[in-house]
Amino acid sequence: MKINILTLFPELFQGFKTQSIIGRAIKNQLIEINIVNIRDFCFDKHKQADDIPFGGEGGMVMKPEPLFRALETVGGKVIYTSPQGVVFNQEVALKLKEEEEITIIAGHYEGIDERVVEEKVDMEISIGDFVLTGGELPAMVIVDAISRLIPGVITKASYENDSFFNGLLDYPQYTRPAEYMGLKVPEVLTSGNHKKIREWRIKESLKRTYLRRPDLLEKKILDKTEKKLFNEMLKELKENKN
Ligand code: 4HQ
Repeated sequence: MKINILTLFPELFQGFKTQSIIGRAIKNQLIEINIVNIRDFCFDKHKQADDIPFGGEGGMVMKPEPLFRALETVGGKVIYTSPQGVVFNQEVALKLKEEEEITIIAGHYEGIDERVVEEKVDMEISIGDFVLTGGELPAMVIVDAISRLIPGVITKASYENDSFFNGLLDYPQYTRPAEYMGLKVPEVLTSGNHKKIREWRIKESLKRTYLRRPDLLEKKILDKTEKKLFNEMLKELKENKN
C-alpha cells in the first residue's frame, strides 16, 4: 500500500517512518510512506502556505493553490483529517487497508480552504472529539492503525487478539517475573492448564467490557461458551459486592 501525506511539517514524520513496526514494514516493502512537503508547491516569493481568513477572526487558513498543485502529483482516495469528519475506528481502518493508494492531507492552523475539501477530498476523518494544532498526529494515527492490519506487518496472532477484532476489550497481560516485590500474577496463568487459561481470559475480557464499555457489549453476539462465562462473571461480581 502506498500512503502519501501532504504536510507543512515533514520532519514530524522522521521518527514515525524509521522506528519500530512501521519502520520495519517500510523496510520490508509492505507499505510505502511518501511525505510531500506542501511548501514545495508554494510558488510565490515568500513561499506562503497560509493566509488570513475571509470574514476575519481566528488564525490562519492554508491556501488552496499549493494543495491543489500537490494533489496533482499523488493518487488514491484523498483523506482530510479534521474534527468535522467521521470518527475513526477499527471498522474504518479495516476498510482503508484494502486501498492500493491513499493520500492524507494534514492541515495545520485553522485548517484548509474549504474549496479543496469540496473538490478533492473523498473522506474527512476525525480521530476524536478534541482539538489539535495540526493534522500530522491524526495522519500518523490513521497510518499506524491501517498498517498493522496489512498482512506481514505483525503476526496474525497479534491482531486476532486485538480489542475490537472480537468486539471485546483485551484481557490483562502479564510477563515474567511471576512475582515482583510480593506482587503475583494470577495463579491460573502459571498453571499450565490451557483450557482454564482460555476461560479466564474470555471472562476477564467480558468483565472489562461489561464494566468499562457496555456499549460494545450491546453490539456483540456472544457464543455459547461466552454466554456461560458471562453469567459466571456476573455472579462473581455480585458475590464480591456483598
Ligand atoms: N485537527 N481529528 C487539523 C484536529 C483533528 C481531530 C485540528 C486537525 C485542526 C487543522 N484532526 N486541524 N480531532 O483536531 O483529526
